[in-house]
This record gives sequence, structure tokens and C-alpha cells, in this order.
Amino acid sequence: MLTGDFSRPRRIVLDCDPGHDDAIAMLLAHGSSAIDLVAVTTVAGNQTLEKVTCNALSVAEVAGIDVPIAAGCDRPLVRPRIVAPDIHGDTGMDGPVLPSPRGVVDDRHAVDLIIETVLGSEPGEITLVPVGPLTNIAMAARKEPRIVPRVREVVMMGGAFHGGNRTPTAEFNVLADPEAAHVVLNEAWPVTMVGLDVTHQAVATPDVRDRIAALGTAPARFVGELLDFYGNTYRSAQAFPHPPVHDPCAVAYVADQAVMTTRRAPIGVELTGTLTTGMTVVDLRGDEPAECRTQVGVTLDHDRFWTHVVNALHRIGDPT
Ligand SMILES: [Ca+2]
Repeated sequence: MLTGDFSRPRRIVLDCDPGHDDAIAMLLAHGSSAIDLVAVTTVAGNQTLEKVTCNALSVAEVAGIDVPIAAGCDRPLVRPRIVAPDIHGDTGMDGPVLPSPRGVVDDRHAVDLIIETVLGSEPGEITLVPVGPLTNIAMAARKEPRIVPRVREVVMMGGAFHGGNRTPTAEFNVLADPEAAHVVLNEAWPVTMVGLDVTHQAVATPDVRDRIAALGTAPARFVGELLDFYGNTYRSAQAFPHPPVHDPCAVAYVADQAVMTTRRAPIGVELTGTLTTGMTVVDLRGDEPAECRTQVGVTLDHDRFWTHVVNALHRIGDPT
């Protein structure tokens, strides 16, 4: 049972690179009563833009998600593209047998859809939730700076204040496009960084798997199949006994701030390191600064987080 003010759903654009955990983030955003998912935008990351966009359409098909899905940038701002087949497989979402999507990709470029959505809404209405490399968000801020003061906040999955996953010091989303992360973290909007410090607490333990399986719906079975594959790659590539699902943590925080504790802190991105490129450098020295646009997630309420995911799947039911 969750308590809190869920009376006014938060309107979000989910910018993603599905991706197993991205898929669960989409399902949570669609199924949560505290979220109004306005659009899904895709970016090259876990796999190529073509593959992750196809995956986003498949997730929409599984869950009955009927919002614009637009494809964005197919490569980082500056650096060569990196992908993550070691975790997500050749398709970017290996494991489940995916349905052929009936939906089609929106005509607009993701960057333009983000801009139109923000400018077409009330100031402070739209929250941007990037859970892939930050290329689209940086491009949108640069192309149309008027969006920056109109966005309520940016809640990003990426970075860490301690350690990395793709390298010893860098998390994948920030490493994939560190210049874009630098742009996003230095714009004049509030940013919450939901990094590995938090998401490594969001592990899909056997009791969680049981709760999802007990729902008995097609989307719940889909999540189970995603976690089967993703659990195996996380075990072999990263030695996790149970897989951490990163991206839904950012969505869950938008739905319910009580899922995560936060701390205000300046955040920089290492752009010129020889060993530490893509590292997010978070200044946690001394007292928490009173005035600071950026904050980092610190601890996750595991049960509360997963209850949001299970409740969202319950609300989605069997849409087809
Ligand atoms: Ca992602």
C-alpha cells in the first residue's frame, strides 16, 4: 500500500534506448497512476537508433501504449558511438519474442518533438526523463533554449557518485555521450541524477520476480522474459546475483519522491580524463549546499520501488 499525493499525474517525456530496463521504465511510466506519459523519444545507446526505436514500438505493442514515439539522434555529439551487446544482446532487447508492432514511428525528429511538447505545455508542466545517453536532451536545449526555463525538471538515469559500470569510473549513459551530459548538467534547469549508487539497489530479487509472475498477464510475462535474459548477462558480465533495473528508478522518483533519498550537490562530467572519461564528479564535501540546481539520488526504498512497478503492471492488465 502506497501513500502520498498521487492526485495530479506528472506529465513526462521519456527519452530512452530500449534496452531491457528501458522497457520496464516505459511500462512503469504507462501504468503508473502518478505519471502521464506524453511521448517516448529514442536515442542511440544500448544499441543502434534503428534497433532501439523498433524495440520501443514493440514495448508499446505489448503494453498498449498509444503516445507519439519519435526517433532522435543516431550518434553522440562528438565521440564515436558505443553500444552494449554484452548486457542487452544483438537486438538491444534480446530474450522475449517480440510482437510485430502495429504502431509507426512519429514523423518528427525526437529533438523537435521534445521542443514542441515543452513549448506547447504550460511552464513547469513537463518533466524530461532521459534514461539513455543525453544526446537528444542536449540537442533540444541547444536548438531551442526557450525550453530550458519551461521544463519542470530533468530526472536522468546516468552517472554515479561512486564507481562506474562500463569503466571503473564511468556509467554507460554518461560515457556514451559525456559532452551531452555536460550540456544537460550545466543548463539552468533543475536536474536530479539517478545514478548507479541508487540503481544498483533496484535489484530484481526472486521475491520481486514472484510478485510480477503472479500477475499472470502478457506484459508481466514479458517483464519476466526480459529479466531472464538481463539477469543472465548481468550475472556473467558484471557478477550480479540478481540484475539491477536502472531506468525505472528515474520514473519511480517522478511518480513518488519517497522512493529515493536525495542530496543537493554540484555535478561535473570528466571530458578530458585519460582513465576517467565520462565520470560524474559529485562534490559531497561539507554541508549540503542551500542553493544548488543539481541533486543526486542516494538510497532507494526497494520495496516501495518494486510496489510501484507491480502496481503499474497490474493497472496495465492484459491490453490485447
Ligand atoms: Ca537506458
